[in-house]
Amino acid sequence: MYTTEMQKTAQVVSAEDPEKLAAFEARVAADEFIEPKDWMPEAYRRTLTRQISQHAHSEIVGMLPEGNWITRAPSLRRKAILLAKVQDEAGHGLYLYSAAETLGTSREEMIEALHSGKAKYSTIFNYPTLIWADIGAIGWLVDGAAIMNQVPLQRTSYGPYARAMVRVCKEESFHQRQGYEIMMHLAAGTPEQKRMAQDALDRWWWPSLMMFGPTDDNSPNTAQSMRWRIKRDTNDELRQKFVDITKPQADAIGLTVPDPDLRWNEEKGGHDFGAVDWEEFYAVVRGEGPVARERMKARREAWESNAWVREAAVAHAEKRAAREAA
Ligand code: BYC
Repeated sequence: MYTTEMQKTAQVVSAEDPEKLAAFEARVAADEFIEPKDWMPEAYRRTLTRQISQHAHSEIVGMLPEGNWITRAPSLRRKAILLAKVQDEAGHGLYLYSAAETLGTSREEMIEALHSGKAKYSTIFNYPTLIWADIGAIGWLVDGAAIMNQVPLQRTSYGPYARAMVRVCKEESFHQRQGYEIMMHLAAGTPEQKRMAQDALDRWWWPSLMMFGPTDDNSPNTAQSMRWRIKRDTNDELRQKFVDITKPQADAIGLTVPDPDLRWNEEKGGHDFGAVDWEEFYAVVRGEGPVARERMKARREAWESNAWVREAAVAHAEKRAAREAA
């Protein structure tokens, strides 16, 4: 069961009031933000809970591949930068869980859905970080793809999600630059360092394109999400923009994008590029990614071994409330 289905069970089955629905649609069409206490169609609430909770899970699971390198980063400066970046991702997860909670699903329910394998998180975090250059490639490509997707989400129609995205985007742009800077140094370094940078680009390029989701004609949610202005661009539009921006960045540091079909198309004013391996994408979505099991095991263990912190915080809050009542 995915988050989508979890919401369905909580949904009160009722026909939408056509007047309320029309007023809601008019507000969305006028680019007004919808706020937590406003009336909204159940399907809008459901799809937002699905997308925001998936986004929050991605930020939290996304800490694992990079956290793995904090102690192994090659200098004190690199360790400090990486530590700050990974902490930022935790912050993003927390804003996003808070935004999702305003829609009526508790954080415990969302986390339970992640840990039981019911809820999705971005496919990208099911790939391993094998060498230091992977940290450069993640910042450059993964955070680069995330910004491409998240800048338009600052204008998403749900207020709490849009506002969370403002800060997230500022931090992601720093993350993208730190990754590109790692790649720049490696690409200008010894032949072995340049080879590492190219190897990381070779392994992260295609999974990064998959982050934007299936093609528009295979994306069940895009049409309605565009209509409700939850999404402001389609998956294919954002993927195209990402390729167009990233290819010249690879050229600038002397690296080669691993796609023999990638070339500028003057007529369309963008790049043509090769086919994404959608079979691989769907296999990773199904939980068959190279390190999917390891990721969920790490999350479940962290949740269980830190239960005492949550319990202590609740006990403290209860004692304080009791003191105040007395
Ligand atoms: N991975 O109809 P579609 C980060 C699912 S974190 C897994 O196109 P939608 C970072 C999709 O959920 C970045 N599943 O869906 C953190 C749907 O299944 P359900 C995370 C995917 O929602 C730490 C089905 O496939 N960013 O940057 O209209 C360190 C059909 O897809 C994926 C966000 O979450 C995928 N890649 O569009 C560094 C952004 N793609 O749920 C970096 C917010 C699709 O119906 N999310 N699916 O069962 C979105 O913008 C949209 O949800 C998506 C998908 C574009 C991802």
